[in-house]
Amino acid sequence: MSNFPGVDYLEIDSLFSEEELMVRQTVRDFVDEEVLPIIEHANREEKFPMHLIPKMAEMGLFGATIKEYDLPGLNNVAYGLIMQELERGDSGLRSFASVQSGLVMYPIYAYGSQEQRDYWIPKLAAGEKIGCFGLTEPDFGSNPSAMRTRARRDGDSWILNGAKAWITNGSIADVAVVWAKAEGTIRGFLVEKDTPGFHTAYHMGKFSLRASVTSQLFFEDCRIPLENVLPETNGLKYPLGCLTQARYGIAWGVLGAAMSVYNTALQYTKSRIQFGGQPIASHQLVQNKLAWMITEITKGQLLALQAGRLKDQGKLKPHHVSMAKMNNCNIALECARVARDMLGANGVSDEYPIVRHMMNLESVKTYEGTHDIHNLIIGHTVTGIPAYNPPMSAKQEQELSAAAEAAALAQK
Ligand code: TGC
Ligand code: FAD
Repeated sequence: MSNFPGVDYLEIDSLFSEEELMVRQTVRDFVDEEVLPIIEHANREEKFPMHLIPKMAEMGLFGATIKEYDLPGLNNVAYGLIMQELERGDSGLRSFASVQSGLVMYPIYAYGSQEQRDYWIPKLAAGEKIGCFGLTEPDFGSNPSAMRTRARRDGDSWILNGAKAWITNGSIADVAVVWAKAEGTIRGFLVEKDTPGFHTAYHMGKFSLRASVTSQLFFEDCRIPLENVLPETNGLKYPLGCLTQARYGIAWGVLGAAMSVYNTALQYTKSRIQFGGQPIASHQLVQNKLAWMITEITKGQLLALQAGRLKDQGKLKPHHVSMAKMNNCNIALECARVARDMLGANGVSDEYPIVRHMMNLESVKTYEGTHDIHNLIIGHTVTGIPAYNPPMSAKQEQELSAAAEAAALAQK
C-alpha cells in the first residue's frame, strides 16, 4: 500500500467516483512499489525501465478509455488520474503511456481501417508492440504544417522520404505513426520497424526525461504498402487531433510531478532545522512558498477535473485542453523550481526526486505544444485573430532576402 498521502486541500476527492479513486489507488500503489525504487537509477543511466511495460499492460494502462477489445473503457477522469500517478513516479513513464495510448492507439482506433485496428490495438494494449508518433522534424516543431517529409504514390505503395526529430519511444518502437505530405495533403502512415530504408538514432545527452527514449527517425525511399496508410487522415487536423488526446493526459500528469515535489518540500522543511532550533517550515518565507504551491496545485486539479468532465460529455474543445496543458505544466515546473530551492544543496541531489522532476518538466512544458504556442491558441480563441505567423513588413522581407543572398554567396 502506498505511503503517499495525496494532495487534497479542497476536498477534491469528494468529486471523484469510487471507481476513479480505486483506479488512482491501484496506480499509486504500483508507482510506490515498482517505480520509485528504481527510477533514480534509470534516470542516471539514461534508460527507460522496459521491464515495467508488461505490468503496466496487465493493469490496463494502455488504451484505458477504449471499450472494445476487452479494454477497460474507463472514463476520462480515471484516465487522467492514471497519468497523474504515473508522472508522480516520472514524466518518462507517463510519456510512454501517453504516446502508446494517445498518440498511437488513438489514431489507429479513430482513423484506422478495421484490419489495422484488429491487428494493432490488442498488441499495443498488451505491451507486445510499442508505438511512437512522428510529427516534429529537425526544422519544424511548433509549425508542423511546414513539414518536409514527403510521400509519393507508386503503384500499390507510397514512397516515404524525410526525417523526424525528438520522437519519444522512436528507437524501441515496433510501429511509428508518421505524418507526411502526401501529394497535396497530410496523411498518417504506419511505418513498421524493419521497413527497408527506415532508421532510428537516439538523441544523446538529454538532461531531461532521461528515463525515456527519444530518437530521430529517418526515411530513405521507404516503401509503405497501401494497407499501412491511415485511411481517414486528410490534413493537419488529424495529427493535431491526436495531440488533443495527449495534451489532456499531460494536464493531469504534471499534477503528479507537482504533488511529488510539494510533498517532498513539505516533509523536508518540517524536519530541517536552521537558526534557533526551529524547523525551516516555521519561517514565514518558507510557508509562503508552500502556500503558493498548494494553491496552484489545487487550481490545477480543478482545471484538469473540469476538462475531464467536459471530455466525458463530449464538450471538451482543443483550446480548453491548451489552457489546462499550458497552466498545469507551468505551475508544476514552478513548484519544482521553488521546491528545489527549499531543499538547499539537497535540492540538486537525486537522493530526492525534485531535481529529476524539475528537469523533466522543462521538456513537458515544451513538447505537445510549447507554453507560448498554447498561449497563442488561447489568444486566437479569445480575439479571433491568429498571431502564430504575423505578416512581415516590406523592410523585414528585404532584409531577410539580402541575408539569404549573402549566405548563398558565402557558401559558393
Ligand atoms: P490551423 O489552421 O490552426 O489548424 C489546421 C486544422 O486543424 C484543426 N485543429 C485541430 N484539430 C484538433 N485538435 C487540435 N488541437 C487542433 N488544432 C487545430 C483546425 O481546426 C484546422 O482544421 P480544418 O478543418 O480547418 O483543416 O493550423 P496551423 O498550421 O495554423 O497551426 C496551428 C498551431 C500552431 C496551433 C499548431 O500547429 C500546433 O498545435 N503546433 C504545436 C505542435 C505540437 O504540439 N507538436 C507536438 C508534437 S508531438 C509531441 O510533442 C509528443 S511528446 C510525447 C510525450 O512524450 O508525451
Ligand atoms: P520551436 O518550434 O523552434 O520553438 C522554439 C521557441 O520559439 C519556443 O519557445 C516557441 O514557443 C517559440 N515560438 C515558435 N513559434 C512561435 C510563434 N509563432 N510565436 C512565438 N513564439 C514562438 N515530437 C513528436 O512529434 N513526437 C514525439 O514523440 C516527441 N517527443 C518529444 C520528447 C522530448 C523529450 C522533447 C523535448 C520533444 C519531443 N517532441 C516530440 C518535439 C516537441 O513537440 C517539439 O520540441 C515542440 O513542439 C517544439 O518544437 P521545437 O523544439 O522545434 O521548437
